[in-house]
Amino acid sequence: MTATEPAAPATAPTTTGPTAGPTKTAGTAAEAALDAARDHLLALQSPEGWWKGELQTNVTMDAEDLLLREFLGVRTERDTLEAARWIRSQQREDGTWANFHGGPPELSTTTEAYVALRLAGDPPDAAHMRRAAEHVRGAGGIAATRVFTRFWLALFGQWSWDDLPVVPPEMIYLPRWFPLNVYDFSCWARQTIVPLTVVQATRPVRPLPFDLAELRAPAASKAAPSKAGRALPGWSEALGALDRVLHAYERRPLRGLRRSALRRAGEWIVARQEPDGSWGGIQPPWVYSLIALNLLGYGVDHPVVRRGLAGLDRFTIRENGTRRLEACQSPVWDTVLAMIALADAGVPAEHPALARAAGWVLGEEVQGPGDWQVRRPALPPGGWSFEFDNDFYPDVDDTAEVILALGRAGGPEAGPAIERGLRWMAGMVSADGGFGAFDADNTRALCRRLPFCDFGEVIDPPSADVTAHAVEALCAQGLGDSALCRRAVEWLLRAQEQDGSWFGRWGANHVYGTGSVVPALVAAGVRPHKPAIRRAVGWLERHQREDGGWGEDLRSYRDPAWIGRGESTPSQTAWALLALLAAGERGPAVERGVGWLVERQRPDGTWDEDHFTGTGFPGHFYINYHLYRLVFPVSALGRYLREGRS
Ligand code: R19
Repeated sequence: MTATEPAAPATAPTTTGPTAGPTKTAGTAAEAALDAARDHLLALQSPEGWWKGELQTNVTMDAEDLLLREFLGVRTERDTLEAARWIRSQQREDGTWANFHGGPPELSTTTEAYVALRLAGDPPDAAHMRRAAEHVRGAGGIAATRVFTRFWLALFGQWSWDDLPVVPPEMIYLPRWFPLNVYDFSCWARQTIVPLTVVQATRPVRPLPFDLAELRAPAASKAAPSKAGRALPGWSEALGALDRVLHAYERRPLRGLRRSALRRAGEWIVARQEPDGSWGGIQPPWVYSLIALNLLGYGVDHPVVRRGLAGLDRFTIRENGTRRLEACQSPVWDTVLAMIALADAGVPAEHPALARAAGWVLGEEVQGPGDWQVRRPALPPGGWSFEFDNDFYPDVDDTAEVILALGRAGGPEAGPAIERGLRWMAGMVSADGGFGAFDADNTRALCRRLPFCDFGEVIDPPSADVTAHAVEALCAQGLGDSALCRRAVEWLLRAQEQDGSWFGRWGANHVYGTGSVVPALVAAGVRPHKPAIRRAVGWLERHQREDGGWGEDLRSYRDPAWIGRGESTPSQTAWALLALLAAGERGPAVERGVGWLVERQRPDGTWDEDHFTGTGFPGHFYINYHLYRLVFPVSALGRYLREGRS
């Protein structure tokens, strides 16, 4: 085993000619790096066959967990202590918290973290609290925080329900063709909004033993943060007027209608609880559903609530006296990426690790009905979701990667499952030929303009990365010539940016988009000398860093000056390499990229990656997938060594 030996020193020359494959020394160092990385990855597999890396996000998860427990009356001393330790450990010198490693201070995150620490008993005059409060005030105070933050504060009497945008529970009755009905929203937004309508109709206030005067900016305006620039004037006025009408209605709702809407919302929520006790397998709908059910009279001993709270425990990581929550878990995604990586590294399909993984993945197929059938009523199940138990929400991204993984390492018994997966995926194509993640044709942009929707994406339109993964899966199954695949390829070609790159919806950012699309286009038969591929290769080469790696800062989602720029990271370097290798590049750019991976490898075979390279919502929510640092370099090194030599 090489797993515990130091990686060979980097000797990759940077001057090989454009047609040379790996030189002997570079090849040997890369071989050693790949062996060590492969062994490290193999050792991380669970006995059941899956892989799962931590899904690291930000401290709003931990702050809201304490607030939830406070609200339900189940907050314990131990949970409080451990969560507070974690939250404090993430505070920076300037007193603020960010949404990603090295990111700018984030007002809403800092506010929520501060409130959680107050709840844990940190005195407002402690130095770390004073620094935080000062930042909050300087950035506009509570009034300038996102709607979700002010929702939490309203629950505890620290913000007025009158000063929050209204979403009435009656919206559950809007027919599916009517604008802004619940199915116009992405699955994650829909599952968050429905419980919040219940909360808002109930307007609960459970006061805290302190107030938060220190978080109010002196000249704070009561108005929510301006969304000017995002909304067209006509629409924002119309939606502003709608919000005023809804506020008026809130004062005197139709009693019978309100009562039945609340009952219907409650049933809607209960029907969507997953087998693991979660809602959608993700934190926001989960915590708001628990609050809504509590307000509808479900006690903490009700089985639905008990399952919900017990499920949260399984999303909790306890370490050295701290406690933190995962926003979501990624076992299916991680497992299929690991399978593909190992196959790229030359591990044969018969290897017990791959056989076990394939067996586990086959058992994860979603076989029941789900919300995708609202837009595609005739489409039978057959997809995969991201999490252990997210049975109502399979997604195209996971299904595509499952098809790729099973195609390479699934053995003959995977055939029927692959067939069903292909059929499900094909049925999920949107009208424009591209693919969204969880729904087809989830493109009602008006949803984004609601005053309520000031945080995160609330629709699920087709994206380049998901469409690319679908194309790759179709091609791997011999469907590259199908009309479906050809339309998706045209979608991708239309989506290419002026500069030759593609935007990354679920990974950071243009390096992820480009790293996903180029291999897909080449698999679909677009020749490497075609302009689309040349322009992409040019973009990647122009954005390779001095040190040989690639990196793209998450600020690129808000500030175009950061596009393609940032400190090199293992996953982003690997994505760029996957594109260059697919495009048939074997020159200095590839050698330097491989050299970067070889040099930065840890002695134990993996890589460090403090920077977040996963995207939950562009501009708002980011993820450090802890296995990305390993699976993508294994794929890149594997393809470099195995496909590069002929
Ligand atoms: C590719 C695979 N993907 C297609 C799936 C990736 C899933 C990432 C995990 C998402 O976790 C979430 C989801 C939603 C939220 C929200 C939120 C924001 C606005 C509204 Br309205 C509702 C919810 C906040 O944090 C989240 C985390 C890699």
